[in-house]
Amino acid sequence: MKFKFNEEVENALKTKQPIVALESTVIAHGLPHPHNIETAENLENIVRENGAVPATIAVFDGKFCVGLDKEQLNILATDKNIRKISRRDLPIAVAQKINCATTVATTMFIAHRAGIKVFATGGIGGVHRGTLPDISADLPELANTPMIVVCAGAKIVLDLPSTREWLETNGVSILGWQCDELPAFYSRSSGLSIDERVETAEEVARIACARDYLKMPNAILLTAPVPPEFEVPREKLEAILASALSEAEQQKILGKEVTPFLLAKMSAESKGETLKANIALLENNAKIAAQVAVAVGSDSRQ
Ligand code: PSU
Ligand code: MN
Repeated sequence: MKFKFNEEVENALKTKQPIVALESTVIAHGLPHPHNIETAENLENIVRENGAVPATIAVFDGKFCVGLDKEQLNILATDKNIRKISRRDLPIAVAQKINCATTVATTMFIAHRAGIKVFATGGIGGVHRGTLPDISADLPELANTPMIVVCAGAKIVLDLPSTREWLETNGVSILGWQCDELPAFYSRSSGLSIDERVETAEEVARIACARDYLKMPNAILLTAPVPPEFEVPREKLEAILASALSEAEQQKILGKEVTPFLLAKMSAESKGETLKANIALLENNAKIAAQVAVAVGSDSRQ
């Protein structure tokens, strides 16, 4: 498989430095401009400040780019024609030489094959609410890709109990970063269980090492709650979500448009409160992921 590495990532792979993969759908379709470009740059800097090398991933001209330059980040943040791609789109993107933003599923596909072990995102996709059985391709990718994925749980717009059950059935280990409950994206609590609470990056590294020893294919999902000062209360969220969901239904928003539509509506209805929470949790996850990547790198059994 062919990759296009930037200098920083190429050097990190050669010298076996810790690397954290970052996704690009959150830049192109998850956050509005100019917050998206600011956040993309901040996330990379946070990873560096915490001792690892950032590898933001996207597809340009059908090529798997691992580590981007400033211009590529800017294109992702401003070009309305960037395609959001999940697993099913990969052969099309490569053959047709398309410019694309990668979701959790496709970022994992590329990062794992490039030899990267740790990935930070905001919230994973999952089982949607509503009557249509809409299940994000992020879920099967998590079941079949042995990485460590740091997130704030699944996005609150989803059916969280069903998403949690899916992960259990398909063998994805869920860890809680210094927490006892599965976080719910903008909110710190969901009432749903995690499989194990962890306090340190070393613990996470040891669990991932055991997964590799057992030759298990699943991701370790490390869930970290949004920092408390940015949390949006559950009651407020449910109210704005209800109106966003009914609007999505009225406007017949379907497929890959659903998640970006709901996130944008919630941000508008909360006067930017959910946007602030989204950025805060992305930054928090990038920091934890860098610490975990450092711990994985120094684990002598790797
Ligand atoms: N995290 C965020 N914002 C986002 C996403 C994650 O804070 O926009 C993206 C991820 O790329 C994830 C995607 O894979 O949303 C899920 O899209 P869908 O539900 O269509 O599979
Ligand atoms: Mn979907």
